[in-house]
Amino acid sequence: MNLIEKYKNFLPVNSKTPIVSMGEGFTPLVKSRNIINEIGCKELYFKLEGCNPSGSFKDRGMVMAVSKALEKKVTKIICASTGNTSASAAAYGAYLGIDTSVLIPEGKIALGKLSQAVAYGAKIISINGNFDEALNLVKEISEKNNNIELVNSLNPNRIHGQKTGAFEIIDELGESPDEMFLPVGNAGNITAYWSGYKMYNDHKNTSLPKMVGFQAKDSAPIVEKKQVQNPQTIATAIRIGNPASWTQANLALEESEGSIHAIEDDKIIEAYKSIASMEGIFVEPASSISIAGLYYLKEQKYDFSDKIIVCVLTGSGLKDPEVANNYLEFHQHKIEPTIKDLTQILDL
Ligand code: AN7
Repeated sequence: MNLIEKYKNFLPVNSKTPIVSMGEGFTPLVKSRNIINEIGCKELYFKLEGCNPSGSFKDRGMVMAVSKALEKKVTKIICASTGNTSASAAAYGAYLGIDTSVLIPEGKIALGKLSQAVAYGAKIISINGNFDEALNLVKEISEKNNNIELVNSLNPNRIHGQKTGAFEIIDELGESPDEMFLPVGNAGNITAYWSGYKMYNDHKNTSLPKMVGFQAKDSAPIVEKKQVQNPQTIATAIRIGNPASWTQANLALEESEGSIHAIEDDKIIEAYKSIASMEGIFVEPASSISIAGLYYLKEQKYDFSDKIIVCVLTGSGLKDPEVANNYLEFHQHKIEPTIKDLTQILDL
């Protein structure tokens, strides 16, 4: 199936738009079996965006952005990235033969994401600065040069594509959830989901969820209502101090009567372990912040009992082997290759 084709009536598609696909979207919505019992909500689902072709939700937006770039006959794309946008842009660039350049903050992107950009063959430009500085650079260069298309979420086509996540959730549940939990970095995704929910509600009367966002404690400009000069967090994907879609995120929070919260890194890591060991879902730290958020709000005595909640799990755990290495305890039983030893270790 083709994501843009399926939802073309809700997307900026015309007869000249080349509708391409690498199989993005149509990601599983998995029902919680165990964490739900600790949280005590009515229903809890996880949207597994790590199942997209490059392993994150970015592909939904990227496929729309590159389709529109092809329509305009642009031959080069560029983005700044904390990792996933660069992996996604590089993948679609390779697929479609578009020259792709990515600006990344040196030493601050997860190894899996960097490996992807290398493997797909993008031009990798690492800057001695953070994501926010990289974004300013690519914004300026793409404003000055018509032949290079910016594919960060400042590009409205990225937001259009990412709306499809909301459409899929409603199509599967038959209604909107009560609450939509998601990590917030550059704030494109919260903007996109809210716009998708509103669009479906306008057309199909599917009701609207509260948008509930989470930022890492030392990278929480929206929560603190001020720019963070030197953002820090183990969740490098959301190490962002001046989100591009800040205004739209505030609007989504306000219109949906939602909320946004700051979560400590050690809680992010706890949740990173819980979602894997309790539900069999391995996600990267930025994605586990929604799970940490469930526990955080429960601790704040938030009443979830009649709520249907969906957590968007934005990226695969395989993206960040270094965090796995540093924070998981690798218990192994070493035995001689004999049935006797194996029988003993298996308690048979
Ligand atoms: C796994 O790749 O900003 O709030 O440059 O990789 O829409 O930015 C990634 C962000 C959440 C935050 N989860 O989404 C980038 C980048 C994961 C992410 C976010 C990101 P936005």
